[in-house]
Amino acid sequence: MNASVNDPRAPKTVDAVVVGAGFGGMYMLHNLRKHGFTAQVFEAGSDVGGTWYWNRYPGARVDIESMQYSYSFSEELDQEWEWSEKYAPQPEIMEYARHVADRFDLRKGIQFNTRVTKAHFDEKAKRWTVETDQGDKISAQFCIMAVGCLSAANKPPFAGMEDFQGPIYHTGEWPHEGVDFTGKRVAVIGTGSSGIQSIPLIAQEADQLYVFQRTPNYTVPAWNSPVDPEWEAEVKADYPAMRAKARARPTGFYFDFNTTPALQASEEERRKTYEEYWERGGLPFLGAFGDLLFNKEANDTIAEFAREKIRAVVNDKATADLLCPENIFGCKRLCVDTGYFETFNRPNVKLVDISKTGVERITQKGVVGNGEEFAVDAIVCATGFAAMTGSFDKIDIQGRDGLSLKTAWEAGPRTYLGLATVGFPNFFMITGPGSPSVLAQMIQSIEQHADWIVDCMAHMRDVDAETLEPTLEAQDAWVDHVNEVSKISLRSTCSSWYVGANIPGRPRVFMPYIGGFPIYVQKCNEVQTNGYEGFVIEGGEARNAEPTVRETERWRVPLDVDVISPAMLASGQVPLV
Ligand code: N01
Repeated sequence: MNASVNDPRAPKTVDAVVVGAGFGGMYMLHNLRKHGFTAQVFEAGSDVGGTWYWNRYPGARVDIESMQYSYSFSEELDQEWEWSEKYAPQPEIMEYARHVADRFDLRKGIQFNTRVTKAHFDEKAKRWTVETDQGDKISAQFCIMAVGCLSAANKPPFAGMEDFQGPIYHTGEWPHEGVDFTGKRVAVIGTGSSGIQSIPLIAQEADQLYVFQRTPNYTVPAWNSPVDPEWEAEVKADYPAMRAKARARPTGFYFDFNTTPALQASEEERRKTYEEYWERGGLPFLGAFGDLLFNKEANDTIAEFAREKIRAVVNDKATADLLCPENIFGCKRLCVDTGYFETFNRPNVKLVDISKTGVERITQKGVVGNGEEFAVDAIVCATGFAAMTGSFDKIDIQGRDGLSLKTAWEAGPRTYLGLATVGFPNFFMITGPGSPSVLAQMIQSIEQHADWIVDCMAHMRDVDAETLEPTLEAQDAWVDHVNEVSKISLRSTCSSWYVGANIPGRPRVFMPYIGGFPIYVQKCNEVQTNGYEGFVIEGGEARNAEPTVRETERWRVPLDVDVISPAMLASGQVPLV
């Protein structure tokens, strides 16, 4: 473990404090160092990895191809790292994160086992004072939040929880020593991605598994496999080309998709196409037609196809019916599974429909749902996260005039480009609300933000500026645009965590930017080129003068116009996964 910054030998003043040492915090630290900034990273966990450090539940794995879901900033790293599977499992992603930390010598800039509790902006000093649960107090010109979009576990306060005699786990806070369910009766509450990944494996171990389902979910088989050496060689022969293709896609990752509208195809053609895309598996299934997330009638066709697949797998008709979602396909984040529906054919697995009652209560012995008590030895909450803003809420963040971020975002988060927010000078967010974040390949989103931020900081240093903060006008215009664009997608119509609807009492706002990664990157580039348009820069000379482009150079790539015309992008008529 690193020494606390309270250590008399450690500096108490840095250019930047970074909160979190997941993929965002790690790369931010690397970038800051590269450009000569001093930085201190605080991380609540005992190691790097963020999401992949905390989510160690059985079956946890990435659902974007690992050869794409990885850092792209170092060609050497890309060449030397070998993924074992198309979709790497959590332990391998952790191994990768550790490798990156060691290879780029990041650990000495990170203080582990330390949770940031407070970050207050001091108006006079024009600096942030950041405090931790380990008693650290550090002053920094910049405060950079790399806290992740899905990192604050949602633990619903089920009545009677404290009476339960056995352990209660949350998938997002899984014990490091693992959990052995052999010979146990287990309840899993929740059937989102975490539930859908863990249920098949828990079922193999447990004596009896009860799955408490409030809403059924769509999931597509991953068809995971070892990485094909030929494919790996092909990608590595020109990795930058693959990265460039990925960046030009709305999702920030590359896969073949079909831009034809679903309703233009005959029923027979449609079925053939769906079968073909189903065989490809995973999230690219949504790329079968171009209008699936924009036209309800088109979406009905893919939803019906997916329901047929469920009915073809699940033997018991009543169970199959309960597992068939009726809502819009891909409206909630699409799940990717290995043997999920097959699991319900096992004699030791029972689906408990709690759509009408919810979890009524927890007793000493088990879980009550749908009017019945199910006796279990352990409960797994796969109940998700307070998405996008949950980790901000946990920290006492105060900007100008003692304005708290929680208050500023009471009616929903408001940001300029998901990077910064009015009233909080020199405060940056990596993949904040209002940026593509969770709707794009997260590591691409992270790198683009960290590159933009470090260029912005370097510009401020160039012109000797003290603070930078968005204007209210620019922020309002961006928030309006984010809201406006969200309306073109069917996704804005569902009660999902994208809109904060998974947790009672949260404001209902579509939080990520759905206009597509390349359009967003273009906007960030323009803002930079125009001297940080929409920001007020105080102190220094020639403040909004044309800035030097440093790390952001690699994001100035042309759009993949062969596949996506700018007009299509502008209207949103492209598959967004
Ligand atoms: O969480 P979720 P998750 N009583 O919010 C139910 C990413 N991820 O952890 O739908 C009873 O999706 C809730 O029911 P309902 C990915 O982006 C990726 O599974 O609200 N049930 C739902 O079934 C994903 O989308 C991977 O009615 C309650 C479930 O719990 C995101 O993380 C793997 C309840 C929560 O589903 C979140 O996924 C895992 C209550 N009070 C996660 N509250 C990859 O594959 C909630 N539920 C890379």
